Amino acid sequence: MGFYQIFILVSLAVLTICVLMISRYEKNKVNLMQCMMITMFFSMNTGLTVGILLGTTFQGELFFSTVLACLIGSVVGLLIGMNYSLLSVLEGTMTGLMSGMMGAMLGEMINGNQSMYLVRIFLFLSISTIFLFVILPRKNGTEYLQSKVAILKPLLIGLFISVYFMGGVTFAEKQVKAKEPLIHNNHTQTKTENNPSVDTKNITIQTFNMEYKQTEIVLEKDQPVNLILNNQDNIEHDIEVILPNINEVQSDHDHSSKANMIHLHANSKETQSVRFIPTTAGSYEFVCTVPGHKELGMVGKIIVK
Ligand SMILES: [Cu+2]
Repeated sequence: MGFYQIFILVSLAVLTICVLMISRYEKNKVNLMQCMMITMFFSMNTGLTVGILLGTTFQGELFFSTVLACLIGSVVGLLIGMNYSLLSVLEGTMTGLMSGMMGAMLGEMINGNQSMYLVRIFLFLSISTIFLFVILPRKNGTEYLQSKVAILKPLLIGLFISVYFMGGVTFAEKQVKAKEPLIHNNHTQTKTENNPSVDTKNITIQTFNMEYKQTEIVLEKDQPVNLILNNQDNIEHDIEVILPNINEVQSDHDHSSKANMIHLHANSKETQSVRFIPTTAGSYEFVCTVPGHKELGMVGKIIVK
């Protein structure tokens, strides 16, 4: 899981605490129907957000993402419902369970880019729960909307939270590109069979759970490299990088159209390799070009020294 996923999950946890606090404070002002409405609205949108996020992150492991999303959704529904009544508890738990399941399935089916749009929409709807407290009529018959001062407080809180979350999500999506801790490579020196006179460095990049397990690779100038993509995921991945003045690119599976571009593609559970000699020192970004994968954090760096 990358920064983006963790940010959304932590934000939802914070939002749940906010909604819990507001509903506790407003508890006596809403009737049974409204209690159930609030519980349903929040647990459904939260369940969908979590489900889509997990379904996209754990592609190919629908059982795991469904169970996890159902669990999170129903716990959120349970917590909000517990504020009110047994009926609300049932409503929240069941809604959370169902929306978690639907979200996970949806996340599994759509690509990363589409999932980020949907996560934004459902996250916004989850936040909108706060506005429900403003628009729902009061128990004692007075319309809450009639009082301009009373409306201001929840409206401001809601606006503040919306701005924080939407700004935060944009920031988190951008962070995906800046990418986090770097794991060093277990590069081994081997003599290739067909060319025993030259030392070829074997570099393996593993992909699993929509992540490159190695995000920083250090190569030496003019030393031949055998770049291996070992895809452990249940969907396809690739590595694409532009290196100036590379010598002799050899690959069984090379779709690169541009000169100086290395494109290494591996289907699910497949291992592919490409051999080349980097000739110019520098730092070069590599990405996965499968739609949405780069945005979900499939980015790394090749450093030629
Ligand atoms: Cu990929």
